[in-house]
Amino acid sequence: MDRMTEISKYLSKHLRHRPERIGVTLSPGGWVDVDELLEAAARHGFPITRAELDEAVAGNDKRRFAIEDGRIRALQGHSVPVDLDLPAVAPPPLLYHGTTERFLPAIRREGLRPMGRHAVHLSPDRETARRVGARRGRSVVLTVDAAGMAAAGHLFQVSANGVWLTAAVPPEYLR
Ligand code: HQG
Repeated sequence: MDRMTEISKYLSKHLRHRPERIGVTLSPGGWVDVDELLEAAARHGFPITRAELDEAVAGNDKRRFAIEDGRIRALQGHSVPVDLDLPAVAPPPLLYHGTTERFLPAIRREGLRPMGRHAVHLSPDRETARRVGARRGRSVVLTVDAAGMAAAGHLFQVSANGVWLTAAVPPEYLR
């Protein structure tokens, strides 16, 4: 794994899932002071320079992180409680979810659930969804009737890096 991917994974782990592992506390919005994060990482055996951090954030393939006013946060994907303070927005008519074959029976039965994360993640295009599904095996892309869901009162948010989020997708909105 290259150094930038390694740093991205380290940041995901501690800014989305396990900040306590390195003794940092996220603000309600998911932020942590950059200097504090770098000190904590160094203390826990994973030293990152400020230049490396900036490169890992700026060059990230999915723009997973943001640095603002000396603080850093993950833009989505958390399992720890954070309030990203995203407004509810009207979705495009169709959104896509990439998954893998073995999950299909359960998904057909109960719809899409957030599983370990805060929200179900949906993609604006098929190709992105295909790549998300391919992380787990043979990719299957489901089409979500987002317009139908919105009309029925389901809320959607879009993260700063273009991932669509909703609490759950009932099976009748999936094709
Ligand atoms: C599946 C990555 C059984 C769901 C990606 C998925 C994405 C069900 C898995 C982002 C189910 C959860 C999120 C049900 C959903 N029964 N399985 N009822 N409902 N599932 O990783 O969407 O690199 O939490 O299909 O690129 O795969 O981290 O969600 O396969 O954007 O930035 O349960 O994570 O981005 O898996 O991926 P995940 P996801 P990052």
